[in-house]
Amino acid sequence: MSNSPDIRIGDLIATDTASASSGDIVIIGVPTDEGILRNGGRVGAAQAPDEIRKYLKKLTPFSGKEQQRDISTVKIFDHGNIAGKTLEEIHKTATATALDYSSRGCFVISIGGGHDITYPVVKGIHQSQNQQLGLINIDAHLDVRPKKNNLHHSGSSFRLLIEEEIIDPTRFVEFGIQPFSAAKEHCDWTTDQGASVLFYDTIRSKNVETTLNESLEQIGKCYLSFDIDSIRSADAPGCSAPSPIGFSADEALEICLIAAKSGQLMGFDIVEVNPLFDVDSRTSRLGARMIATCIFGLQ
Ligand SMILES: [Mn+2]
Repeated sequence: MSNSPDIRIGDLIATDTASASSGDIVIIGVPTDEGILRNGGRVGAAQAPDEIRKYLKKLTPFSGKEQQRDISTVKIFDHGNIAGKTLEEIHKTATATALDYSSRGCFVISIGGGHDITYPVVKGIHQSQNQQLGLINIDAHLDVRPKKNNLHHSGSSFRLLIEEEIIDPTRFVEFGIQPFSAAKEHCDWTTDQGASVLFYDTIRSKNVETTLNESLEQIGKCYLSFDIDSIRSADAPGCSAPSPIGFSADEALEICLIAAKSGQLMGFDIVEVNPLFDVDSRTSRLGARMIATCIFGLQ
């Protein structure tokens, strides 16, 4: 296969994860939208893992940048999709799966699903670390709502991660929160925990790269969670909760590259892509590029 003149990332992905070990990339699909439904959102994100994979496989491993480097020597595994009868069952398996690969030293890339998946995945990575994690959430929303009817949903991951002391709130950055999209009470709760809330317009008035680098410097090793609703709907229409303003597709890739190249990342997820509302697969294709960019940046 290595002699192929037109190698694609799909040619590089192995599915037998038994040999996945330190430094390898493992992709995990978490195809759920029950958490979005519980949070009053529109469903469809359950189709995202397969849809994003489809376009990831078609990309070439060659970035064209950085001394002609490519990612064809990286070991990439696809764990497949996590299954379960209930959202709670899926989350439990997601935690165990993230713990397994993280314990082996693999870098886990999770594809949601709703933003509820970040809680179980980060929980699993935390269990392999024995220390609280830093985290950057690229998102239009804070996602620090309490549970509903005592159930976790797509808007409650970061409250749970803080309350259960899985992430260190002083090393937690909410990045790209949009004006008129977060409740003041939730914003106050988040900052009261010691976290940083960086609003989209503030980042925009400075510079995405500078602001992200400052955050990375401030919090050290961290997990990167990327909610596609932080990207403007013109660039990412296939989204559970679309917004006319937000980062551009180019900036999304810039964020992935900077974060991955920092050498500080402990895991990465893309959530809330909703193929049912996509236009020309624009959003799934962007998700695929974000994953390829992240893998490239990690090398
Ligand atoms: Mn979110």
